Amino acid sequence: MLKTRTCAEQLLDIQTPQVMGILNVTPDSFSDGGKFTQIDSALSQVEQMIIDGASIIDIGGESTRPGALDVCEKDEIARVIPVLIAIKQRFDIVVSIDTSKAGVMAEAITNGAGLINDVRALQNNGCTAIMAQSDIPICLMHMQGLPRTMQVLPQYINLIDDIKKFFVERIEQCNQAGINRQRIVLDPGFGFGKTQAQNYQLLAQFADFQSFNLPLLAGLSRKSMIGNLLNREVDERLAGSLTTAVLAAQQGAKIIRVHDVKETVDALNILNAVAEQA
Ligand code: 9MG
Repeated sequence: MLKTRTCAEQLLDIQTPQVMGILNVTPDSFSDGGKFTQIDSALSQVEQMIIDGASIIDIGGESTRPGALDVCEKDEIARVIPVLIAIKQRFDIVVSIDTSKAGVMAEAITNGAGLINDVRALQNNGCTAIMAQSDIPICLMHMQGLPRTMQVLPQYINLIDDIKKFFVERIEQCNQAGINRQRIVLDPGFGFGKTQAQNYQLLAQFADFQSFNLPLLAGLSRKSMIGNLLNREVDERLAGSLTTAVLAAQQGAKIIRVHDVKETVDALNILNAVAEQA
């Protein structure tokens, strides 16, 4: 489990891939349909994810699936922060908050979040300033467009180079705001403004992002790129999700964001056993 040193120090040091368990506290989340909106059921899901081997729990109060409805800051805080507080009171686990809103980030940091996961890479007003006042890590994810429209004709000059350029700019922006490079995690954002072919190209070339020498996060669990290829509904995508998790980890992903913690931990343990023999 990630503990004792600051989260940023631990991130720098991750040797084997860690599993980040997804906890959606949205009524419209695409794969668990809002089952975990109550604190008690959220806590029991978290307990199970910890037993199953998750090192980080990622709480999201606003769905980022294509076409999802916007949630105002007040409502997002009301959904996410009580769950964060309850988890921190009960468990010794790093809690990540999936948000793009400065006010949610501020509340999350005050209440013990160990990581901010921002699919908009701190581009919203006030976000870099809030992060600069703290010392916790930040995951900068690449997205082309916004969730409502991002799957309408995504276009790149060169997919990998364009995403790298975006990371260079965002890292520089963070640097100028006083956010130390060592607090940054990068995520190329599978499914966020990418066609099916682009998503698989990203997975094929995931290792290219190791050139930043920063921890890489991969979120592929149950995504449409798996469902579309295999013709599987959301609850039939486990085999596809595990395969993509292993492929990303093999290419240097240090944090794998998933719904199915136990199965992913098993798959990564096999990968690690092989890596130790190589
Ligand atoms: C919130 N969220 C949904 N999908 C994601 C992904 O692929 N990466 C990150 N960092 N967050 C995600």
